[in-house]
Amino acid sequence: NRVDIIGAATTFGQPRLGVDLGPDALRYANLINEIEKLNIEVNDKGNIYSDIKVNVAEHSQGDANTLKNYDQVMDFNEKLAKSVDESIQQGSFPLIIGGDHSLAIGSLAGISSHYENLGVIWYDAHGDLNNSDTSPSGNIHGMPLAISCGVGDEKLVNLYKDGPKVKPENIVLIGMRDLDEGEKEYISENDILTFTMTDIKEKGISAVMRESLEHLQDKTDGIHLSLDVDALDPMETPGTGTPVDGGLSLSETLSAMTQLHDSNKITSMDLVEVNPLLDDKNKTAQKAVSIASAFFGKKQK
Ligand code: DIR
Ligand code: MN
Ligand code: MN
Ligand code: MN
Repeated sequence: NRVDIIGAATTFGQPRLGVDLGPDALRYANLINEIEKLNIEVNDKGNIYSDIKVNVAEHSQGDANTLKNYDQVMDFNEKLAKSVDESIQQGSFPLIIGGDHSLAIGSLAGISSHYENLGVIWYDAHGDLNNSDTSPSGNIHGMPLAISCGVGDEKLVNLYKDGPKVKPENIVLIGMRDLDEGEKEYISENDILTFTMTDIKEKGISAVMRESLEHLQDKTDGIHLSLDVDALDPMETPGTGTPVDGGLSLSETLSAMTQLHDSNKITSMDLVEVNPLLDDKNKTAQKAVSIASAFFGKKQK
C-alpha cells in the first residue's frame, strides 16, 4: 500500500489568500513522516498550481451571481483530476491536500472514472452544495459537491469527464451547521443522509460514523472522504477561511478517523482548507496531520 500526496495549491475557490500555502504547511507539520511511521510508503507528488497566477489586487472580484476566479478554477481542476486519476491507475491511495475545497471538483472527477458507484463522506461545517443561483457569495468552494452531482455550470460539471461524478444517494454529510437555504432544499429534495452538529451531539460521533458506513458500504464500490478542517470547532482549527462555532472536537474527529480506518472502505481522501496565514503557529496544520495519522491507522493512546 502506497499513499500518493497530491498538493492542491489553490486559493481560487474563495477570497482569503494563503490557503494555497496549506499543502506546504501540512508538510512542515510533518505529514509525510507521520504517515511513513505507520509503515506506509509515501510518494509526495509535489504541488499543482493553476497556470494563471494569483493576482493579489484582483483576487475574487465580482458579485455573488458570478463564479469567481472561474478560469483559474477550471484550469486548476483539469490538472488535478489528471494527477488523481494517474495515482489510482498506478494503484496508489490519493491523499489530496489543500487548498480550498473547490479542489474537490478535480479530485472527484479524477476518482470517478474508477468507480461505478462512488460514495462520498463530506466532513465539513458546510454542504458545499450551492450553485451560482443559490450561492450567497459566488465562491466556488461552496459548490463542489453540487457540481459533482451534475448541478451548476456546464463546463465545471463536465470537467475532465462528461456527466455527474456522484449520485446524491451515495453522499453522507457530517458536521453540518451552516447550510444555505438552497442547499437545504437540495438536501431534502434528494434525501441526502445528513448529520448536523445537533445530530452528532444526540447520537455521538461513533454512532454517526457507523450509520454513515452502513448507508454506503453495500451500494458503493469505493468511498471518498472529503474533510474540510472547518468541520472542527474554531478553537481546534482557527487557521481556516470560514470558521463556524459549535464544531467537532479533535478527539471526536480522531475517533471518527479510526473508525474509517478500521472499516477498510475508504479509497481516497481530501484534506482541505488549511490556511497558514490565518493560523496560530501552524496549529491547524498540526491537527490536520494528526487527523491524517489517525485515518491511516495511528492508534490513540
Ligand atoms: C457558503 C460558505 N455556504 C458559500 N461555504 C463554505 O459561500 O457558499 N464552504 N465556506 O466551505
Ligand atoms: Mn468545504
Ligand atoms: Mn467548510
Ligand atoms: Mn491498517
